[in-house]
Parts: sequence; C-alpha cells; structure tokens
Amino acid sequence: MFLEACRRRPVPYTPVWIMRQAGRYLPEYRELRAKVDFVALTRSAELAAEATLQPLRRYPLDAAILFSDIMTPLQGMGVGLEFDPGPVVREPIRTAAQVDALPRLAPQRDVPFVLDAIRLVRAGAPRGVPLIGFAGAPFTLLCYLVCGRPSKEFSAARALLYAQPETAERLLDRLADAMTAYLAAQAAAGAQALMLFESWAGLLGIREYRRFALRGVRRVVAGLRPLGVPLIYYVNQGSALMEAVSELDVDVVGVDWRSPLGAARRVLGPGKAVQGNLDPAALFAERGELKRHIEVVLDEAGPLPGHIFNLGHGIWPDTDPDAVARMIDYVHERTARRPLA
Ligand code: 1CP
Repeated sequence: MFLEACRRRPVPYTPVWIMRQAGRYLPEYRELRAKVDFVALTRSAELAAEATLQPLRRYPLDAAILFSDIMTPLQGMGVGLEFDPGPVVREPIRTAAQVDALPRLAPQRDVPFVLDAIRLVRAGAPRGVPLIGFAGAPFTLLCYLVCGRPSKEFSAARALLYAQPETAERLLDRLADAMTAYLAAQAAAGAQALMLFESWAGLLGIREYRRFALRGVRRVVAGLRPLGVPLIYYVNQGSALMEAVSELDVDVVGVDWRSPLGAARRVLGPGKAVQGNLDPAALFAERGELKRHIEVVLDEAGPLPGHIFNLGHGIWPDTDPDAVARMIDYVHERTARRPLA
C-alpha cells in the first residue's frame, strides 16, 4: 500500500507510518535502551533490526523505517561524535582544509551493520510491510558538522554560507556523494524506498535554500533516480520553500504540520505524492478531538491518490502509545475504499 501510494496509484486505504516510530515513546524501546546505549544500538545489526520491528509488532503500520540516525554514516566515515541525546561533533568543520580531509564513505566497509540490519528487517517484517531506508539531507548534516551540536539557529552553519560559500558548497557536494553511496547501498541491501530528512533548511531564505540545500539534494536525487526506488524528501518548516521543492525529481514530499496539505499539493503539482502532516501535539487531544484533527488532514490531502499519512515531524517521547493505536486505526477506517471493480 505504501509503495503504491508513493507512486500515486489508487490504494484501498491510506497508508500510515510515523516519523520516529521506533523510539522513546515505546516502553519496549526504553527497556532496550536501559540495557545498551544509543550508539551500541545503532551499531548492532540485531538490535537495530529489533528496534525497527518493535512498532510493527504493536501497530498495523504500513511501513518500517530503519532504526539508525542521520549521523551514523558520518561516524562510520571517522567523524568523531557522541550522542547526548542529540549529536555532538568533537571537532566541528569550519575550514576548506577540514572539508578536503573528510574521508569518503565506503558503505560496506564503514557501516556494514546498517546493511546487515536492513537484511534482518526484510527477513523479519510482516508480509507486505516495506522498509524505508534514510539519510540526512546534505545541508542538515552540514548544520551538525559545522555547529557541532543541536541548536535553534545553527548560526555558525548559516554564517559559513555567507563567509565561505565555496567551502560550504564543497562540503555539501562531499556530503551529497557520501549520502548517494549510502542510500544506494541501503537499496541494494533491501530498502524499498529512500527518504532524505531535511530538518533545518527551514532556517534558510529562498536564495540560500536554492544555492546550498537544494544543490545538495539535487545531487543525491540525480544519483539515486536510476535505481527506480521511490524517493521521499521531508523538509521541516518548508512552507516558504515549496515552489523550489516542486522542481525536485522526487516521488513524495514530506510536509510539516504548519502548511495544510491542500496548499502544499497545489504548489507541488499533480506529479508528487505528499506525506504528513498531523501535528505531533495533536496526539495529546481527547479521543473525539483527535479524530477531528485527523479528518482535517485527510480532507486537506483530498481525494486524489498519493497521500501517505504521517505526523508533521517526529513523535514526542511522552506520547501515549494507545493514542498512536487509535490514530492508525482511525486513518485506516476513515479512508477504507471499496475494492476496485
Ligand atoms: O537516547 C536515545 O534513544 C537517542 C535519541 C535518538 C533516537 C531514538 C536519536 C539521537 N536518534 C534516534 C533515532 C532516529 N533519528 C531515527 C530512527 C528511526 C525512526 O524514525 O524511528 C531517525 C529517522 C532519526 C533521524 C534524525 N536524527 C533526524 C531527522 C529527523 C528529525 O527529527 O528532524 C535528526 C535531525 C537527527 C539528529 C538527532 N539524533 C538524535 C537526536 C535527539 C537528534 C535531534 C537533535 C536536534 O534536535 O538537533
């Protein structure tokens, strides 16, 4: 269902998955994390596969997403970093020499555990539930590499775009090539759709978005398109950027909760499916109200094929797992269509 919806084909009901579906809101994940730290979890194929499968045992989700992190391949390339709980880079990248010294990614050698986890998930996932592989979009990775830690403004990263634009472009190209190799290896290992997470491009004005962030994404998309695997681009706080996003040759655009899906679809045009976009906070609404908020999202998505239901950003760690169950069931129930004659 999920892969059909990515290709904008009619489906018997709207597929659902949840950004950060494997994570801290699940008691079984917290139990796993009490025994092993986050990095060990991502570096063990068995445990990463287990974390990926946990939400699928609990809920009738329509897709799995690999349990890993956007910084995992950079760690594999030898970038020194810890998680506390977000990524902290030991030596932030600020100079052209540091960019040139960044090693290239050889996925089989540097992150074999990710590829093994994909094979284990494919073997263990319920029938008909495809696996989404993912990577950070180049500009979002640049934000962490340049600033060294999570931030509201990512000011050092944004300053670099103006102070040393050529260095920024070189870094983006390096990251784009690494993520292209990484995602292609994930597809070869069995990932059935590939998603790029662009968490911080919403900080950019449209000119800088085009020159830097879009440059990186275009390069990845051009490298992956020949694989024939559906490509998803999620851009957080992306309302002002949608026209530029519409030019990207991706199958699906993930939309945050701030822009109604109808508005996003009008700008993106009929050639793209949309994914989203219930506010993660809506899962705290009283039952009847939650249904009402889900209906607003479904109505905004409209009757045309090509909608994948999701939250507008990652699920919050203090979300009630039962509210998640009610959300998934209600989307399936509300969108059930008669089988095509
Ligand atoms: O202690 C813990 O358990 C660590 C918390 C955690 C988890 C569960 C981190 C650190 N990463 C993850 C897993 C993760 N990260 C997944 C798993 C698959 C799933 O969705 O279930 C995914 C897809 C990511 C992707 C990710 N990591 C993004 C992009 C999506 C988004 O939320 O915008 C980003 C920006 C990160 C960086 C990161 N890693 C971890 C944290 C807490 C953060 C955010 C830091 C920040 O706010 O800047």
